[in-house]
Amino acid sequence: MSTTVPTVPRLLEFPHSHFCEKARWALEWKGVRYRRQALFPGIHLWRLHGLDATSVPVFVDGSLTIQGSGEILDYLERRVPEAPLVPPDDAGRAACAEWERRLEQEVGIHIRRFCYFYLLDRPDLVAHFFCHGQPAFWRPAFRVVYPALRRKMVEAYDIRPAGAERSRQALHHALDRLDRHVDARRFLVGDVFTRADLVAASMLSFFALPREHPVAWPDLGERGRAMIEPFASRPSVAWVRALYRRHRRGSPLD
Ligand SMILES: N[C@@H](CCC(=O)N[C@@H](CS)C(=O)NCC(=O)O)C(=O)O
Repeated sequence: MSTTVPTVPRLLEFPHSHFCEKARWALEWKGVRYRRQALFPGIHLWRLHGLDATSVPVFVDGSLTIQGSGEILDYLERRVPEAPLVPPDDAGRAACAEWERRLEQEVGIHIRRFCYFYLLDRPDLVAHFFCHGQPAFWRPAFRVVYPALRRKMVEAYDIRPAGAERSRQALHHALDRLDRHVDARRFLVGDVFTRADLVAASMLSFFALPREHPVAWPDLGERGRAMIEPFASRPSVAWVRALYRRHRRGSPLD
């Protein structure tokens, strides 16, 4: 007689990625037991070979593989409806979807470009982010692969001065809107914590640097702190810190 040992679901991630944080938060909110598996950017392409896209997060549960933070949240909502992250009514669900779309386009993409424009000149910080959760030999290997990796990232995310400046302006514009919204309300949609709030907080985690974030932040240095300060001091980023304090619960198995 053969017995099959159930495997624990895994989240393939870049530990500091805001899209991965979105998936982790939802998994933990829903009480799903899982393990985190950090991938090294660049090398992750081998691990994700055969999937539709090259990006993380990817959730793997036995033979089931789900790629994309939004898709993972959709799946979790179907699997664990008891801890809802979406309102019960169509209008509320549509409002959540619209916030999510805007936050990813107007914050998620731009915060990455804006921050990497500074970080790429600080390989020590990039090493902290990329080697997190990797075997120790990645540290010396990182120095060797970094120049090529840096070129790839500049291309992939258009991390150039003009693009970084456009992203800085776009972020201020998006946070103007968010500041106004959270001035009058505790939550983005309705009067309970929803997926829209979770996405806003995850996308802005790099400006909020909340203590409850499951992966420690390095000291960004004087220039790094000065770069994020005009955003970190905004009401919407204070609101994100409060969301983390009140609603970031649970932890994976590791
Ligand atoms: N829409 C995707 C975006 C994910 C994304 O952009 N992931 C980045 C890390 S922040 C990534 O994996 N980049 C590497 C690549 O695309 O090859 C999602 O929501 O999961």
